[in-house]
Amino acid sequence: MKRRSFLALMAGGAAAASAGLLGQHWLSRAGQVSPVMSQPVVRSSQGALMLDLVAQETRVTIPGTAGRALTYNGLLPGPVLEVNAGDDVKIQLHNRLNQPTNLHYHGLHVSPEGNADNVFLSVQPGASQSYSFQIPDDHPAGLFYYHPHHHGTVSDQVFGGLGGALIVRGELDQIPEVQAAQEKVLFLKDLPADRQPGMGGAMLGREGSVLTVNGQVNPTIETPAGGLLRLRLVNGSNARFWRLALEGHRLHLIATDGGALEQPLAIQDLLLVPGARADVLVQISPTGGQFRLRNRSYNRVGRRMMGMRRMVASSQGEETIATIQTHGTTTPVALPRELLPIQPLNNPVRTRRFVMNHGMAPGMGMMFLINGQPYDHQRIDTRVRLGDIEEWDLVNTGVMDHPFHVHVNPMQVISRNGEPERLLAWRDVVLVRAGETVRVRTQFRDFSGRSVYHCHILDHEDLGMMGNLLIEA
Ligand SMILES: [Cu+2]
Repeated sequence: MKRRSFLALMAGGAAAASAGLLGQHWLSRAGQVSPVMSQPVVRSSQGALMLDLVAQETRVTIPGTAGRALTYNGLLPGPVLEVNAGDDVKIQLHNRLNQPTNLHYHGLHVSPEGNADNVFLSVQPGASQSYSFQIPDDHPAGLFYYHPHHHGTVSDQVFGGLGGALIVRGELDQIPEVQAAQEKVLFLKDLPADRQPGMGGAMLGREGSVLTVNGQVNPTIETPAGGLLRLRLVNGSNARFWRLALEGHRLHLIATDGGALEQPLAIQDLLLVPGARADVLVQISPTGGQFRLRNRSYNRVGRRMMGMRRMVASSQGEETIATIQTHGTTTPVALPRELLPIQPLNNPVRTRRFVMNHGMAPGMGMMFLINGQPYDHQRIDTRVRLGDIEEWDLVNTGVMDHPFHVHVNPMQVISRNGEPERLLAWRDVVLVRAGETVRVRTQFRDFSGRSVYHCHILDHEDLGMMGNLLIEA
């Protein structure tokens, strides 16, 4: 099938009916062909993104896996959704799973209520839910992430395969050097191996030992020698931290979760915690060749738990996750010197403290806690006023790292263990290492309503490490 007719089907009403078949076709091809094929992209047209997403179990042909995964429209990862600031988003979610689900638009600055980014909606098996919201006119350009967020089943569904990238186009994309770069979205996901159905268990956070990039094992990315490559990375894992380095090249970070940095930042490797995204530019060697994109090991379990470390797959050595292969040459493009200004958040009206750890909860056994309590649907943990700037101390008194995520509004890191943070950046997931205190600032802009903050090791979230945040007008 031609790609165009495939996409036409994807975007139209027929998508729901034929998606499974199309997905299998796509996945079986993906298993055999080495280049990273452009992922299916569904773009908005005439100011609206309209799409059906079917959550279902699908047969996949990814080497080393059990051959079944949870997918949207039969695709792993789900289609890339692409919109412009100001666009309307209208998504029909159809639940063909055997448990409730819903959708979260991770990182988007939209309402947490109604049929927008409302994680309290529960879509029962066999039921459908329409989502409808507008991306604000002044929404920053960036890379976002849609995934299920139904408390209690989030980790099973994300670990099972569900999730996809969402691009908001805007100012960052119009910077000439960025525009000249070849762009690739890389959706990172670890899948359970056939013989090893999830390492670590829920307490540590389950990791799969099959590392996939856009649903493929070690795919090849073709790019011209001497050119600028823009890799747009999403960590779509349940618990795995990815730490990426490209052989023979430096990475130049140009955007974090919430959008552009002020200037590119040269880094040796990129640590991406679950739910985090990053854009990096790479100046591909003018002499060309083949370069491995490596995933380095990372210990997210502290020293006091040395014995447990061996149970976490990501702490076990380095692996190639993709290969960059040059093809032809192009005129070298310089790196941009300036990106976009970031306004630092000043003068918080209040400071709060969120202590993360695991512990015994009465009648519930071992749970993951924020300020000593496991998640309760009914309880409002934090009440804030619309428009306020607040400073939050995120305190990890436990023995494992916890990536802290807040919905609706991004954060700026102010300090880590009292050391001022030098990089001014917008993040919606902030890593709080075992024993660390991270101070962040955030402003509750534009949208009132109830939303959540939680650990983005999704097993920990399902085991209680979440709180309700009420933004009052
Ligand atoms: Cu956690």
